Formats: sequence, structure tokens, C-alpha cells
Amino acid sequence: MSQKPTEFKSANAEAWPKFSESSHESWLRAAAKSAPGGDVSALNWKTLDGISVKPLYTAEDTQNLPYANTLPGFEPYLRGPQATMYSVRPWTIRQYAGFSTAEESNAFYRKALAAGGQGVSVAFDLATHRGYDSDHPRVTGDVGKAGVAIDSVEDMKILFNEIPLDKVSVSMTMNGAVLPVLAGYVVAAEEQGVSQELLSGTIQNDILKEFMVRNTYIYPPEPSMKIIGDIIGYTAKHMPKFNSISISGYHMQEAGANQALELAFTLADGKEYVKTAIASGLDVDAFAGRLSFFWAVGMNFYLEIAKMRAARLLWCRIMKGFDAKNPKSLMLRTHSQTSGWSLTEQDPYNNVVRTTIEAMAAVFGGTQSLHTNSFDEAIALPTEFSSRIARNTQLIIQEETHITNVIDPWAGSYMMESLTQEMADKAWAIIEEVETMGGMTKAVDSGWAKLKIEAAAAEKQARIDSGKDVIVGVNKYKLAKEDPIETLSIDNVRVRDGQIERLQKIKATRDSAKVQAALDALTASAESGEGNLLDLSIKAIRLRATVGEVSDALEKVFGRHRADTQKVTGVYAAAYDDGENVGDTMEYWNQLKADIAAFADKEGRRPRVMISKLGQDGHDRGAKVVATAFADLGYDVDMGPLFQTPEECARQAIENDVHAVGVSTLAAGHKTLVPAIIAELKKQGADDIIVFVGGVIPRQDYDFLYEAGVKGIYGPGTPIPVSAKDVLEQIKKAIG
Ligand code: MLC
Ligand code: 5AD
Repeated sequence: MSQKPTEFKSANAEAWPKFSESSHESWLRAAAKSAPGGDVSALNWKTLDGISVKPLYTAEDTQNLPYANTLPGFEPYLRGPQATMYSVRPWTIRQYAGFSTAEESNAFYRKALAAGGQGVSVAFDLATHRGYDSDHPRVTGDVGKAGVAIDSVEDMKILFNEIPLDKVSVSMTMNGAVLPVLAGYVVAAEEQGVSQELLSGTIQNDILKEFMVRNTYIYPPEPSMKIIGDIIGYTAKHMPKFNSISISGYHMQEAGANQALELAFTLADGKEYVKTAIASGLDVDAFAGRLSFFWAVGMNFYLEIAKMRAARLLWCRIMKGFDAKNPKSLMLRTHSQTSGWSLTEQDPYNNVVRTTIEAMAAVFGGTQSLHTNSFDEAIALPTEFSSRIARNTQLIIQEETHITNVIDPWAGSYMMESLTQEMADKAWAIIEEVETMGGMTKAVDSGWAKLKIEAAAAEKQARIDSGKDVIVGVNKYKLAKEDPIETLSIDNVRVRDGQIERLQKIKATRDSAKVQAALDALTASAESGEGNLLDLSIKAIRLRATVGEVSDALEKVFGRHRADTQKVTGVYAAAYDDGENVGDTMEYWNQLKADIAAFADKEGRRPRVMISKLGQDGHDRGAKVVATAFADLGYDVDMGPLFQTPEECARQAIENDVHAVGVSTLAAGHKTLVPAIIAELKKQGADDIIVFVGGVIPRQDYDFLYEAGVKGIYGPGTPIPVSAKDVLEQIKKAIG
């Protein structure tokens, strides 16, 4: 298409000279002169979603887009749910935080609110997520580590002390133990003098993605969906300002999903929750206005903005399909968080820059609420200093840049409007694929959805390890020497002791008979399906039943979910096998494969490793990717199930006669759990099995782990072939 002759008009039109005309054809000829091999199509960037992004977009690309001319605050809400968006009220600065005790977390929240934070967002420890009280033997390594330890409403009251719950909105990231935790919040507010109908906030309550990626489920899918139905029903009736769910794609992207997959699976999850609530007898417009969403925003700047715009378009389309009439039911509102996965342990101050870029994409995408990560993310939980920089990143965007003055500023960009449509089309095709499988519950149950994400993760990792994708400071521009940074460290023995003491006090002072009756009522309701489980949980929590007790009362009927551990094969190797852009890493890869084959010849069997996850840490992206890559290299790989105790892990390792156990740790439990597995192997007579560790481990802890007997530590950013080679050497040494 020929571009219109450029006729410049302005107040002083006379001053402009005539410019010569251009056409797309003449641009192609000009571009071919500098394009590699004279081929302009070689400049297309093929994204992992399968979208081909061109180097140049023109008016022609947007000519036929049906939704490009809509307005914010109107269907299909592509340009934002509010008519005025940030020009009247910017997004909520809502920083996710929680660690150690309720006292310490409360002090942190209050300081953050005083310094510019605008909402609260609670991170619970893994014991709480999985419905265990702090005194449970399975959680000794987890109490107070990755979040705050909460056992009862007494802890909840401390957590929100002097935070006015009728004014400050609170998000709680809770999915497994969602009933006792939400109940605890309601009762804590009540005892603060704030009644339920005034509570504004959000509970994550998104169990489907837990079965795919985040893994803090308790019960199997079916009763878990019943719980969600009860929460949506209860909040629709009694808590009109409270968002009953935060349907989350965040963790999918963190686990490796590309943007189209994240978008499609999340909206498909949303559809499933709507169906569940309707099936429980609710009218769609009675609850759908309080469904909210949650995206990850990573380093794919354009794609992330397009994804967020496409999401609103598609959700409106989906909700029309349910015959929703209330505008609130049709508009997608979302929280966003910058990507934790994109941050590096190496040269960590670079992460401030990455987070800023990602935050800008979230804001251009029209988020309602935002968490910006701290730069020490890949090493430990944020310190007060790193949290301040993260919060200030948002304050600077809100108050210094004037970005908030214009609504949906990317609208009308040839590129952005085209990408938005392409992203919507890609995601819609996946949503339809899920639909033909019978919906997301089925796609999750069969393991299909999880494997799709894991394959994408392995593909991405191989692209980085082979140098095809650049990460500054990790696989290019590496520092010769890394200076250590200060990190937050939590004394979890002290936290656990304190929690146990408080639990004993509560149990000694409450009316035990009444508590038992309330717990029995919960068990009976789980059995019969009669009554509302949130209503009954509130009654039990009011009487000082604990999080663990409420969870157990339901587990008696529902059981505890155990996931299969499937793994993908071949995807990692594929990045090397095509031989493209892998440079000298190819040689390393081939040599290592030959070494492993030689080991097998000599020993009569392949080197065998067990990749394991200990304690309640369910982040298994790394473990899965490592297992895939090791297997592709020629190792025999066993995958331990999630949530093993050191004792169970040692037993499985011995039964399978492995040479090595590799512990993947991302939830700060390493100082407790790693020495424990080494001791268990010894105790069970197998100290010839070597132990190596990978994941998020502060440098300061390396010596401690080596002294405990660990043979290799592989932090974030270690190319897998490098760790695989080292493990092979260590195994050879151990065999002698
Ligand atoms: C906003 N409002 C406006 C307006 N902008 N009114 C008029 N004009 C405008 N321009 C109104 C809204 O309608 C609303 O009122 C009120 O202001 C608040 O705005 P909001 O946009 O709804 O913001 P907020 O309350 O912050 O809610 C955002 C949300 C919510 C809907 C996305 O669900 C939320 O806060 N989610 C956070 C989730 C979260 O933090 N998760 C952390 C996960 S971490 P009204 O009356 O209409 O409500 C995690 C990590 C891990 O998961 O794995 O551990
Ligand atoms: N405090 C602050 N941020 C946390 N995250 C997880 N736990 C905490 C916590 N206790 C953040 C990290 C991680 C993401 C899932 O949430 O950014 O990548």
C-alpha cells in the first residue's frame, strides 16, 4: 500500500518544506539493503507464542481490526475498565509481603503504608498454605520462611493490628487453606469492630492453577471446586465489596508459560469458575462483578501490553456467552506483578532496571493494582531497603513521569493494535482447544495443561543455556567477581517455638467442647454437601479452632490430593539438536553426552539421579526443567513427589539405587532440610549417595551447606549442562 503523501500541517504550516513521497515497496527495497542476506522477512521476530512480530507496522495492519476504535469504560473494555482510568485514580500500589511472625509482618505493613504503599497483600508461609499448624512435624523447615506463620485468629488479629480494615483493602494469597484463612480475616475484622460487608480486598482462591503450577493445594480438584463455589456464594451475599477470587496467570508464566498460554489458560480457568458458581445456583450477575484477575508481566514488553489489552477483550466476549448483563461482570479487572523469574542472582542491581521496564508494561497494559519485585528476589526475601526501592519504582512512575495522565496511550499504535488482535486470536484458539477437552478441570486433571507449560519452560531454559536468548550478567556480560549483597535471614526455629507456645495457650483457654462441635459440623457439611463451608469455618474460627484443625476436619472427608509426577522429554535437547546459534555450547553438550555414555559402558548402568523437592515448597519449574535436561543428556532420572520429608526422600533414593540426590529449593528451607536429607541417608546406611542442591540459596549459606556434606551447589543462572557435568564428576569421585 502506498502511504499518503506526508502533508504537514501545524500552526505555522507555511514553514514546512515539501517532503518526498514513500511507499511500502520503496521501504522494502531500502530495508533489504541492510537486512541480513537482503531478506527483510529475516527481521521478523518469532515469539515463543508463535506470533511473528514484524520490524515495521503501517496503517494497513490496523485497517480491518474490529475493536481498535472502542473507548475506555465501554464494551469490550479493551481500553480499560474505567472511563477515566489513572487520570482520576492510578492503580493501587500493593506490595506482596509477609515473613516470620504476625508481629514482624504487621510492623512491615504499617511502615510500608506510611511510606507510600496503598494496599496490603499478605504472603503466608507454606505450612499455612498447606493447612498445617506450625507444630506439625511435616513443616519444621517451612514455618515463617516464605511468608508469615498464621495458626489462628489470634495471629490474624496481630497481623492486622492498627490497620483499619474498613479503609485499607487487603489481598490474601491463599488457595489451599482458603477457608480457615478467609474466616480468620473476617473474624479479626469483626473483633476490630469492622463488619463483613465493609471489607474490601481479594482472596486468591484460584485452585485450578495450583494443580498446574503453584502446588499449594490440599484437597483433590472436585471438593476444591466445591469450596470455591461456597466462597463465591458467601461473599456475593455477605461481602459485596470483596473480590472472591484472583484468577491467576502469574504463576503459569513464572513456571514457563508464554504469554498466549498464560492468557488462554487463565481465562479458561475463569470460565470454569463461572460455570461452577452458576451450577451452585447463583445468578451470573450476582457474583461475576467480583471476579478479578492476576497477570505476570515479564521482559516481553510489547507482548505483555498486548496480552493485557487482549485479556479484557476476550473476557467480555466470554461473559457475553454467559449472558451477563451487568457491566461489572463484563469488565476484566486485574492485579499484576513483575516477573520474579526474569530477575537474576548475578549482578542483582540490574533487577531494578528490569522491574522498572516490566512495571511500565503493566501500567501501559492498564493494571488496577501492581506489585513490583525487589532486586534481591533471586536470592532471598526482600529486605527493608530492597522493598523501598521496589515501592518507589511505582511511586516514581505515578508521581514523576506523567504517564498516568493519558488513558491507554498505546491505542492506535499500528503495532500494538495488531499484536493485541493476534494475541487474542492465539489465546482464543487455545481456549477452544481446552473447551473441546471438556473444559479446564479436565485439561488440568489429565496433566495436559501442566505438560504444555513444562515443555515451554524447558524450551525457554535451553534457549538461555545455549546462548540464543541473552540475559545480561548471566550468559553475556558476566562479572568477573560478584559482590555479596545484604539479605534477609529468618530464624525459623525461633518463629516455630513462638507459634507452638501460642498454640498451646489457645488450646488451654478455649471451650474445647464447643470447638469440637464446630469442627464436627464442618466434617458433616463436607460429607452431606449441605450448608456453606465458609460460614461454618467462620463459626469454628470464632471459637478459636486453628487453621490446621479446620483443614483436618475437611480432610477427613475430602482426603489430601497427591499429584502424579509426569515429565516431558526431548524438548530441552531440541534447542541443541538444531545446532543453530548455540556456538561453543554445542561442543560442551556433545562431549558431556559422550562422557555420560562412557560412564554407562564402564559401570554397566547410566548415572542415576533423583531430583527431589523437600518440605512444603511446591515451586517445581526448576526441578522439572533439570530432570528433563538431565534425562536428555543420558542420565536416568527419578523425580520425587512434592512435599517429601527427608526420611521419605532417603528411602526412595535407596530403593531406586540412585547415585545422587539433587534437592531443588526455592522457599528458603535449605538450611534445615538439606542437612536433614544427608543425615537421613547416613542413618539409612546410604552415605555413598551424594547430595547436590539447586535453587535460591544466598551465597552466605554456601559454606554451611558444604560443611554439611553437600557436593555441589547450583544457583540460579547455572547452565544445566554445567551442573550436569559437575554432578557426573562428583559421582565418579564417590564411586572411586
Ligand atoms: C478505580 N476506581 C475508580 C477509578 N479507578 N472509580 C472511578 N474512576 C476511576 N478512574 C474505583 C474502583 O471501581 C474501585 O471501587 C476502587 O476505585 C478501587 O479500585 P480498583 O481498581 O478496584 O483497585 P483495587 O481495590 O486495588 O482492586 C484491584 C483488584 C483486586 C480488583 C485487581 O482484586 C486486587 O487488589 N487484587 C490484588 C491481588 C494481589 O495482590 N495478589 C498478590 C498475589 S502474589 P469499587 O467500588 O468498584 O470496588 C502471589 C505470589 C505467590 O500470588 O505465588 O505467592
Ligand atoms: N514477600 C515478598 N515477596 C514474595 N514473593 C513470594 N513470597 C514473598 C514474600 N514473602 C514474590 C516473589 C515471587 C513471587 C511468587 O512472589 O516475587 O517470585
